[in-house]
Amino acid sequence: MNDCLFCKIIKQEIPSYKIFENDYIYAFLDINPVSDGHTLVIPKVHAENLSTTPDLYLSEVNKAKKIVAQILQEKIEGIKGFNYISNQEAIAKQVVFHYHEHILPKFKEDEGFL
Ligand code: DGP
Repeated sequence: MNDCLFCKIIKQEIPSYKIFENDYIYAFLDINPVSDGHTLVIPKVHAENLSTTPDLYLSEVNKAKKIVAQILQEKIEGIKGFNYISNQEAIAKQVVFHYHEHILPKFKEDEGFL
């Protein structure tokens, strides 16, 4: 989609810090990280949210989450776990309407917090 921010990131019209990519997905650091290594995984097809994303791409996003988590654990010391989160619709705090999964590394100091 022409005016979609994440489509522009896929086309490299807007710069981003790539973590991983293949034919189906692109993974890059969130511009406004909640924690060190906060990464977004997006399908290389425009779909507003999980419900409208074709199954093939959903499956590839899911596989990529596992790969990205491994990459982050190799690159960043001290990661003890992850939250995998996707916001759907404005009521759930979705701001960019191109389906994405947040991968949020958790560290020892996060113990006791969400
Ligand atoms: P959500 O609320 O789930 O729609 O989250 C959208 C995320 O997208 C938010 O955490 C910030 C991130 N984001 C927005 N604009 C950009 C951008 O231009 N570059 C990058 N890397 N991330 C962005």
